[in-house]
Amino acid sequence: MHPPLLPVPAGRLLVTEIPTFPPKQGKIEFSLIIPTYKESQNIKAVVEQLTHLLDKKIRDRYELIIVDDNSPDRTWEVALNVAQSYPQVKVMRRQAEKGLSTAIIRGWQVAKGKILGAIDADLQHPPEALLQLYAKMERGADLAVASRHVEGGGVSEWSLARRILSRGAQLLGLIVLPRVVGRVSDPLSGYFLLRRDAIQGKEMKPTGYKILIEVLGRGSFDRIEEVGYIFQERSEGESKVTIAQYLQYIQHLLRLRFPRLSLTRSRRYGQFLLKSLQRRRSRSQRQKRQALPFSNPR
Ligand SMILES: Nc1nc2c(ncn2[C@@H]2O[C@H](COP(=O)(O)OP(=O)(O)OP(=O)(O)O)[C@@H](O)[C@H]2O)c(=O)[nH]1
Ligand SMILES: [Mg+2]
Repeated sequence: MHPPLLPVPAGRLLVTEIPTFPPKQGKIEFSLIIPTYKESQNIKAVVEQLTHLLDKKIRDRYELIIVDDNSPDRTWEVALNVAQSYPQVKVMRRQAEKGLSTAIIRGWQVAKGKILGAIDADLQHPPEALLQLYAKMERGADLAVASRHVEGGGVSEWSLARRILSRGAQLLGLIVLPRVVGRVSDPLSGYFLLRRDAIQGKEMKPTGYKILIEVLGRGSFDRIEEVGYIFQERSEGESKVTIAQYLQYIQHLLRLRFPRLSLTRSRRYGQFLLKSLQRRRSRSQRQKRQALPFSNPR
């Protein structure tokens, strides 16, 4: 028989203190959220690798919380089957709400650990870096971020276009929100651990994909540490990244920068900013082509 599904929190996106009742719950120290959408082919492998590592270090003192958005490939069901062999694994199936950032926060809301974290399900975030991140937290960090942009970090086979988009997004963040985005070398990372009390009682209002920006913008962190990692290529399943997410990212930056900005206005300004950036990009590409005497005119 499967373990039961976790309840899905509703209402404000706010992480509270660790529940003290029932008292036996106290032994969990670390709660890692694995957000999933159509990851049925990856979920078993990621759980196997993570439990293998964590059992050596904090056996029985951690939980892996899979938060699935009712995937059409029934990832939640596959995860429940996996959970039969791994008691540390818990599964939430969301049907009313969607989106990567809120999935992670909903997971943290039911988590019992004082250290919280997030990792992708598709093995692009190498599980081996997790113990290094955890060690940073044990040594007193408030936030430990896996970064592609410090020593030991990088991307495996990204196209030039994706590299430019990623760096462009970071640069934009540095312009709009320098004191938040500038605190880490890889603010777009989705692989990080943090101390629960750094975000406890703070309402989150993320727009889109980039949860670390929200956490940095609303949480309080004195010590931030980074660990280099190589972003792996996906071997199973498909990417959910779309151009709409770039728009949501710009909107997100604007909402953190100007807290009173309404959702509609931030969307309108975001669209304007995105269009201006696209226009500038095509203008500079045109200029480059004209500067090359033998370039293909198309
Ligand atoms: N719960 C939930 N999880 C999501 C959603 N979108 C993506 N995810 C998960 O979040 C993680 C990151 O999403 P990906 O699509 O892999 O994004 P990415 O790693 O930036 O892009 P790729 O390199 O193309 O894979 C994966 O574990 C996804 O399954 C969503 O809407 N809800
Ligand atoms: Mg991915």
